[in-house]
Amino acid sequence: MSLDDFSVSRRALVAGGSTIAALSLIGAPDAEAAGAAAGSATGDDLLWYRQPAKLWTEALPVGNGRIGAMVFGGVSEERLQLNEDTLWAGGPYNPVNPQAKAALPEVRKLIFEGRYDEAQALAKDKVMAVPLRQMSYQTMGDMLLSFPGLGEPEAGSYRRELDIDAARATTRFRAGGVDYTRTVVASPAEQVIAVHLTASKRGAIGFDLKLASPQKQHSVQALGGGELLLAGTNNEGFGIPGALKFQTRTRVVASGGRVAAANDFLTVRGADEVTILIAMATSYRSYADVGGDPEAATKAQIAAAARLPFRTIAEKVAQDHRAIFRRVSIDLGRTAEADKSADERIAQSESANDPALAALYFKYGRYLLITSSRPGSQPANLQGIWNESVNPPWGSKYTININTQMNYWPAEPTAMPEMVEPLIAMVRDIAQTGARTARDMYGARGWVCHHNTDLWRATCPIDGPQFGLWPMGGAWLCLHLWDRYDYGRDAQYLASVYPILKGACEFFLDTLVKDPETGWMVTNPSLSPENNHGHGAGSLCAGPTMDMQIIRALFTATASAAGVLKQDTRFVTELEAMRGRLVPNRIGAQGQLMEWKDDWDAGVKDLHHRHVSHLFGLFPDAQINPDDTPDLAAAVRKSLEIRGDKATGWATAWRINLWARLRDGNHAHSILRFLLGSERTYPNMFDAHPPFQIDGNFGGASGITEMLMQSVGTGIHLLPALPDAWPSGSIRGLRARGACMVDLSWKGGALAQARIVSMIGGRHEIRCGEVRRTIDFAPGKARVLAGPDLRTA
Ligand code: FUC
Repeated sequence: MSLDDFSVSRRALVAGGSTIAALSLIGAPDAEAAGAAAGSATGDDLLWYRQPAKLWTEALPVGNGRIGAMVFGGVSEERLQLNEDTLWAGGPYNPVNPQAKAALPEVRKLIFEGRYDEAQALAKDKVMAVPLRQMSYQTMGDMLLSFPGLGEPEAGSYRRELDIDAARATTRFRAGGVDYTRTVVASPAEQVIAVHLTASKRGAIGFDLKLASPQKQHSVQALGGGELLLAGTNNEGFGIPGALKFQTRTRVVASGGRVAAANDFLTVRGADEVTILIAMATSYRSYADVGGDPEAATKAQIAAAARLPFRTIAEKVAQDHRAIFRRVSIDLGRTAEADKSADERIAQSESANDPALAALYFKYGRYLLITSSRPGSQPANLQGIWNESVNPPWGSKYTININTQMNYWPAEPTAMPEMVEPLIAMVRDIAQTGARTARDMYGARGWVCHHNTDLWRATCPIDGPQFGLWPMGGAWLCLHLWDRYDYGRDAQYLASVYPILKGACEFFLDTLVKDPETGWMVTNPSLSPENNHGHGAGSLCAGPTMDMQIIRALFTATASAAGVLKQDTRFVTELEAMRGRLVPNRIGAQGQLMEWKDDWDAGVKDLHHRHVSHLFGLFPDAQINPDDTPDLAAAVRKSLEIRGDKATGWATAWRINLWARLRDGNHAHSILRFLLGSERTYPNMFDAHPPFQIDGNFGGASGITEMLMQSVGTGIHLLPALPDAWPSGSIRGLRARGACMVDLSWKGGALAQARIVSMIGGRHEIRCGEVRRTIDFAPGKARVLAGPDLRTA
């Protein structure tokens, strides 16, 4: 690639909104090489199996961000479990408790007096949201195909796979002397799921097609023209009536044979080849508007898709997916284990040497974000978009005291910034609904969102004060808005989100209160998610460490944003003054980082609690790090040792990132092995909390990135936590802050070569081990550094 190419991409970048164009140019050499192999994905991009899925956590996910399917790969009975990302329970609602504002001063006072149980009882009574729970994400239902007369597959002929490079699920088998293939894709361009059935013998395809749904109010009806329609109204939730209409429209397009309609199912007999198109929509337009027309939407989607042959739809899906997926490539080494099926590899991964499984997990994490979060869709929820229940665990919503944030950890460093757009759009919404909550619940300016939100952008505290009365969820999400700028450097975008950052700060300027004992400014009421501090039954407290860290990071990001945009100097002075009055990070009696304002850590109920909230300062933030704050970093290490390595899926993944930030690659790797084992990974490679929760997949992908490259401020740290288990390898296409791209390779446990480009130029400190080099980058001009001593070429 010539220098000119880079300056073109820089112009695109600076013009705003074109980060993607710039990124794809940067990725071009790889993309070309990969493009040559298009359609012939290597086994390294496959999850494959010798038997159909029996359980949902064995089925394979496809998705286009908005709609998705879990493909079971059955032989005589095939099931596609279907989702549409706006099909949630309930309708628009405002959960502010009208008694909250009057009760809060008393709750605050009780907490300052150490009367935590009384504070909790009062909060439970008067402060929490009405209703106490938020609405849940729901399944649409299933498309069921049954193939009368199709016998057992011939021995050894069955195989199903998910090609995460082509974004395609395929089932193949031979039965009765005929080879059958069924391929499923979810198309972002056509907005349909398309299923293609072929057979090696003419007229061999015959099946009944049904639609089934656990939704209470629905009907299924065969229409003319090979269509079957599932239509209904969504369920109520905790007293909030269902307000959405939904539709799933399927159309069968057959070559040869006959398609007939019974009352509520279709039959296909004697066909040579069949494509089934599935369109899904609801009437959701926004958290306040349910006036959409799912009938018109699904009709238009089916009509447009039906004009294209399946081959074209699938090629477009692959092309579109690869444009993002192939920006990054990874090689951590390969052993014979990689030739086994995915379920075998996962089952053996804690004892086998299978570095390629970690690489596959990394790539699968990227696949899952591309397929569950795209511009225009809802953000990836606790299960991405894949959920088979009308009553899923934790409502399959947005838990924003770690889980939703973790979903997006890999997005910027692994070059998928457009996948963050739905999250940014959601934050724009909760900044509106959260302004109502700030005003009516706290009498404060700005906006607030507690520990969960849903499709309707509810922002009040839910579930119980010990979980929900935590005013920090929205503030934490704001840091993703800042990161989007810091990685891409699009000032126009930054200007569009600046009022949101400012509003989040204003809420804290209005609600931080002086701790009568210490004089520090603290949050109250709050909690350290969701940890019981041992002083009473609950977790309510004032000024927990995580809150202070998040506010510090929020104020810093907002001040930086104001600086970039050259505005609000007085406001920045106010932020800086308040930042200096927050409780600092402190070391407790055990040498640990104190989780609370008081040194309560030794007396907690659960020493191994899954949340490691106070370690936020080390990761994802970097206000604590081994260089600038070595004592605090050592205290984090102590806290991690006390907490232990094994936790729920996401909590295990967080620990990997933290150990990587402490630059202990072998420790990070040993935890990664646990994450990849069958206790924390289902056969379909979904993360097991348990139950399935997708955050661990994304947190694990982020952890692998953090082991290989860390981007903090203007520093780029190469191989900061390389484990002995990956002596040689490479990763290409990573992004670092300041619009940088990083490719690196290593051999014998040492850096072989790094190639770094800053699209906008600037000074960066490149580091490998103890070697540091300060380099002034010219915009778009790649610098190549060789060997562990970073020799410049
Ligand atoms: C938080 C965690 C739980 C679970 C839930 C969805 O409340 O403490 O472990 O992940 O979110």
